[in-house]
Amino acid sequence: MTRIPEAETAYDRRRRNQWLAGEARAEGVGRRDMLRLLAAAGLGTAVPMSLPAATANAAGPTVSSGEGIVKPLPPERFIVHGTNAETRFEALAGTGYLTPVSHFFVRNHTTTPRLDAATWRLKVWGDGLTGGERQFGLAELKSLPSVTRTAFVECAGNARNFFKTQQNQPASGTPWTTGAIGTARWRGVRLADVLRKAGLSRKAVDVMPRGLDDEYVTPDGTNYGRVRRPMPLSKALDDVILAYEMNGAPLPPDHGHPVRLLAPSWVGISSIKWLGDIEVSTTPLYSPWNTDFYRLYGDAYPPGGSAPLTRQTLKSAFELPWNATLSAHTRHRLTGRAWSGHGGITRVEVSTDGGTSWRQAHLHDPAHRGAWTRWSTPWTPTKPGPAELLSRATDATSRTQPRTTVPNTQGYLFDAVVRHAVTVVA
Ligand SMILES: Nc1nc2c(c(=O)[nH]1)N[C@H]1C(S)=C(S)[C@@H](COP(=O)(O)O)O[C@H]1N2
Ligand SMILES: [Mo]
Repeated sequence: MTRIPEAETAYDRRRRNQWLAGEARAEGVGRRDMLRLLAAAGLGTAVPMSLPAATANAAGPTVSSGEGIVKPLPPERFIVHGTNAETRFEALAGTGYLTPVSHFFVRNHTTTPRLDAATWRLKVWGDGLTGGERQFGLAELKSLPSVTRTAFVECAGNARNFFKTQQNQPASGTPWTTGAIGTARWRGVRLADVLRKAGLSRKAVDVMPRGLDDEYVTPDGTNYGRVRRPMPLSKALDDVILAYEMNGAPLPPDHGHPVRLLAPSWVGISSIKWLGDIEVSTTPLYSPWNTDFYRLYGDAYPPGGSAPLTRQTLKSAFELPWNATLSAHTRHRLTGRAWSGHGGITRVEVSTDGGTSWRQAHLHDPAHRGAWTRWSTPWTPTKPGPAELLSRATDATSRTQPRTTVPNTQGYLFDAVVRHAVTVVA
């Protein structure tokens, strides 16, 4: 399978048209029924698929303490946002290329379920199979040829808070700074192999993996069901794996034990944790996670939103605390990381004068699509007082981080240069 962005775009356009024509299903619910159900739930139907009133609450933090996350969240490593925990970028300094589990961000819609690997089953089902439902246990998955992928998982809303702080355009959702990303070495089996073993029909177009965590219910009582998001077969057969190991050890509870999907370069929501079943369908599938959420809505986008999000965008960050203090007349080594869902990182530039002049940073890792590159540059500040450090990455497709990101209501895919505040002391 090739990976051509144009093909993805055309596919999404076709799928959207099928949805609008009422041909598609959302978990067995036709579009007209869906709109009626949404209306009954008080969510409004003025704009099909666009539910900004509901999503304002839906994505926001509802508890305050990392509730439902199993691993420790020491404050020097994590910033807790409700059921989610963001990695402090400064805590990554010196951790090496791969993000240790002890530092890896967690994004949970509800709470981490405790699943028993010995009794866990994966159910593959749907009209896109030739021979009906097929179940797999962990031992059978492990008996299939294994592959490893070094890849980041990044939330589509990573850096969302900068829409507010840098652009005065607040967006709904978890107010991540840049730490809703981690890079790990994942080991597992190709989804393509599992689908073929299950008897994939030539008519199949979409697969919908679903998690075993609790149904997602918003504070206003809307039940979105279990976390699930369809993806086109073109992605599913390309580089997606069912991962059972992270950095050489069994997947830990918070990251999907015993098996999660790993969809390299795509928005984090594609990498469904605590995988329980996968529907394989001959018609396009829909869930709230590719209709209400994870599309771009706003003035710059069509009323029904953009096509469902696929790849992550381009970012870079300093491994420095916010408002770090640095002494003047001392040579500091500024370090950071840069990444893109479109291609490996080919250049990082740094500005220490608020964006007037730029110099190239040293890159410490080869360009690797779907994973990050560490970088560094020396800096000897001379003038005491507040300063802004900027980093600007460029990827192999020649994308460069812009000055601002066109806003969208849910604050996805922020890619602008972050202005990192520091204080220089005498
Ligand atoms: N079952 C399930 N899968 C899920 C989620 C979830 O809440 N439930 N969150 C998704 C989102 S939005 C992201 S960004 C990633 C986060 O992966 P991590 O917690 O391992 O860092 O998992 C995705 N997979
Ligand atoms: Mo996410």
